[in-house]
Amino acid sequence: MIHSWNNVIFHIDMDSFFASVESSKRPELKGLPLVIGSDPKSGSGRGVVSTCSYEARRFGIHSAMPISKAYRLCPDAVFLPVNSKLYKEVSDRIMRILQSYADRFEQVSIDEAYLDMSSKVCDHTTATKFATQIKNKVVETEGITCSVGVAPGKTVAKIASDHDKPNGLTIVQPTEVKQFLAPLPVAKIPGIGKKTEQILKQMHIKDIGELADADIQILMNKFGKHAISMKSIANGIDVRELKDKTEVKSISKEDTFDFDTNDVDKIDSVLMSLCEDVHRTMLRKQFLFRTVTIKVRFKDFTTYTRASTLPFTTNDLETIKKCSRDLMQEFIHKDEFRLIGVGITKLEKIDRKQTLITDFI
Ligand code: TTP
Ligand code: MG
Repeated sequence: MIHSWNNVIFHIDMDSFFASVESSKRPELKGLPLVIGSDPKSGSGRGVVSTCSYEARRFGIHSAMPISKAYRLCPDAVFLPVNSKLYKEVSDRIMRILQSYADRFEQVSIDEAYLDMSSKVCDHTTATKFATQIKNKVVETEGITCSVGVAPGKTVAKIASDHDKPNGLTIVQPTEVKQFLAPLPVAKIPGIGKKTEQILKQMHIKDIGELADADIQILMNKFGKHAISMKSIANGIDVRELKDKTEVKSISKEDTFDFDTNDVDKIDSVLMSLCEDVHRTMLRKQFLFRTVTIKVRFKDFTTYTRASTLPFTTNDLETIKKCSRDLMQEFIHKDEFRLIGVGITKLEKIDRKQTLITDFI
């Protein structure tokens, strides 16, 4: 188990995000029960609640609740429609702020992100300093509060950010991970939903401490291989790295022939060289791929694309070559080629610690 501050992950989640954005734009809404969702139509509306302010939560209103029920619980609440464009703009600005603090950064949803702060944080004091700085910066620039969880791994950081909402800061020191988790209900572990919680309850496992001590064989009989990650998280073992979701969505290369051609050998040799170019770039940028695409433009400029998706991610050159050759088959001998291209998509950044998860078995 990790007992030093080598790995420091912050999980940051905005408080009642859509509602906070609205009341930051219209300060007269601050402190009021505010519900964001579809029109309640005086109780006959058929949509759902997107989110609501903490004041509205006191009436029992929550996300995904029918808007008609929210109206019954608090007819005096302010009901506003969802303004997705505005929330996305605010989110983009907040994410840029968060990213500027981190060694590595992973945005998880519109209002939450993981920050790898390992090179900056070495103890409780520096963790507090950076978390406070970040919270203040978000309030200053966007007028909304967030909750921060600090831990040696992603899952515990996420559980910690939720621990003291809203406007919370929960730091779980490396030596305290197991103690922090032990008394919490198992449902606090992301991925443990109502069904799993119910089965665990029948096994007399209610809190995370009990899950941490449970017999792995018995758990595996019930949950298969998921039991391994469940038990390791319960024990505070969490080696998932941040996924850098860079802007790179695909890597592709294309080439226009000097003269339109239907020479099969020539087409194949250019195709193979494009595969090699794509492969080189992919290795340099440290990606794996799952989909191979090709592009064909005939001499009359009609253009086709085809794609082939694998059941696994890989970085294998021969796979790129084989998939693109297979995809090219339908076009060979059809007409003279003007241009061909090869690409890979469904990219994933290589995760250096990926294998460690299976090491646990
Ligand atoms: P959350 O972070 O889950 O919720 P929240 O930010 O509103 O409140 P909390 O303080 O508990 O974090 O979701 C972020 C936004 O995503 C939320 O403001 C609205 C939207 N959302 C929906 O539209 N529907 C849903 O069911 C949920 C859960 C969220
Ligand atoms: Mg939130």
